[in-house]
Amino acid sequence: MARIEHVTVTPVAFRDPPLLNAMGVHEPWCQRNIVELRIEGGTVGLGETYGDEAILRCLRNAAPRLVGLHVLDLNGLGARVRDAVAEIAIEDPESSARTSKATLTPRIFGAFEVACWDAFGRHTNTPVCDLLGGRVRERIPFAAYLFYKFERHRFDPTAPDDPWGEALTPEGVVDQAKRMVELHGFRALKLKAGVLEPEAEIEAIRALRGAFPNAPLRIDPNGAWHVHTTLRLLPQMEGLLEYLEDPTLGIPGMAVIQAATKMPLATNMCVVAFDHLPPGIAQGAVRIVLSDHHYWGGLAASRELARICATWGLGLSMHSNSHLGISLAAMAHLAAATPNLTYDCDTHYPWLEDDLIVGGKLAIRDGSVALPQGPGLGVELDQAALARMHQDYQDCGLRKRDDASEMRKYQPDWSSRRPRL
Ligand code: GKR
Ligand code: MG
Repeated sequence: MARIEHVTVTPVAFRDPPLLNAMGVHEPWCQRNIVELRIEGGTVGLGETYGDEAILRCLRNAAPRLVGLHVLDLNGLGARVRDAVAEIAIEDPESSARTSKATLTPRIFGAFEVACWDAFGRHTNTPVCDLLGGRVRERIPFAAYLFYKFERHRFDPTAPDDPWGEALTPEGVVDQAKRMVELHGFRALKLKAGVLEPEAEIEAIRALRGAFPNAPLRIDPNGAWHVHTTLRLLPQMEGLLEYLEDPTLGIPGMAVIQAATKMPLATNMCVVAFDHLPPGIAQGAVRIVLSDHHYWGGLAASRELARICATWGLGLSMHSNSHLGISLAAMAHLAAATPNLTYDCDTHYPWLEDDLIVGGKLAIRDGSVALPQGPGLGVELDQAALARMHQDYQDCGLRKRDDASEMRKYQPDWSSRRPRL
């Protein structure tokens, strides 16, 4: 038997550099929730997800209801998570779109589901990728994730200096890319945009092309550009990019842009749930979907997404937010078991200073992560690091990600309205 016996959820926080995006700037601390799910016999599976307080409340409301479920009863897990989320979402008037009932359910489910696969894998001495259908690769290629960046967190005197420095010009972006490539050997380069005027960001892409003649390049304004702005700029980007990610918001606007260019459009913003696929496909909004097991509802659902993309001739890449090593291990196992995941995946991991898995951060070498060895996800939780990061969570006082408020400390009249450029 492999029934769930106990589930613990621990919020943690870790230092995050002042990375800029269309929503504002990263706060000095990023929060995550860590799931430890114990099954009969004492085996523990791990999961990791977003750290917002609404997520924590849902996870904690669901956790005791999982006791007694077979660890691979994913339908049972789904029903219990839906009930638990319904109670919290109704109670939580502050729920933003990111934490509404519809978006919360797959997120909460995904965090537990990963822990279930990890526990079952350990229980049966099988790596998660082999439970998901078998590995098609042993090393998972990732892309360098480049950000415009302030030099330091000006409003947190306790924030340590980081080794990356400021990046607000094409030269700064190229220097950042050179350091990333030197440290990790990345092949593809992605620039997080929606920060400066679009022309200045395209100039940075041109500078990257000059410094890295063969690198696949991507730009991601996170919906900050108007459709008419993007249409005007298309000729400048044509032939320069591997893909253009979420220039504008919404399926109809993306569809207008995709119809006007040969360049593939990619998204982690307008097709982010199964019911977005029919309109997204019918309108031809994108040619590439960025999967993410954290919000698509776990590893098995992400494999289903991959199958749908293959069926409809859509490309598949992988999205990332700031995360720790449990998420990286889960992303690596999913990517290893997904044959049509042919684009180098995103990861924020190089921006992380410290991890909570035994042995510290997983290595990214030659632009790829080696599939962690061993049963399950192949990573162990360092309990001392977990306790330390939980203490940091208690002390830092941040309870939900809010890049816009952080940005307004630097520029009080700053607006997060999108599209705005
Ligand atoms: O962490 O600043 C960030 C990113 O902008 C993140 O929030 C996005 O979700 O990386 C993401 C993306 O590709 O859109
Ligand atoms: Mg994106």
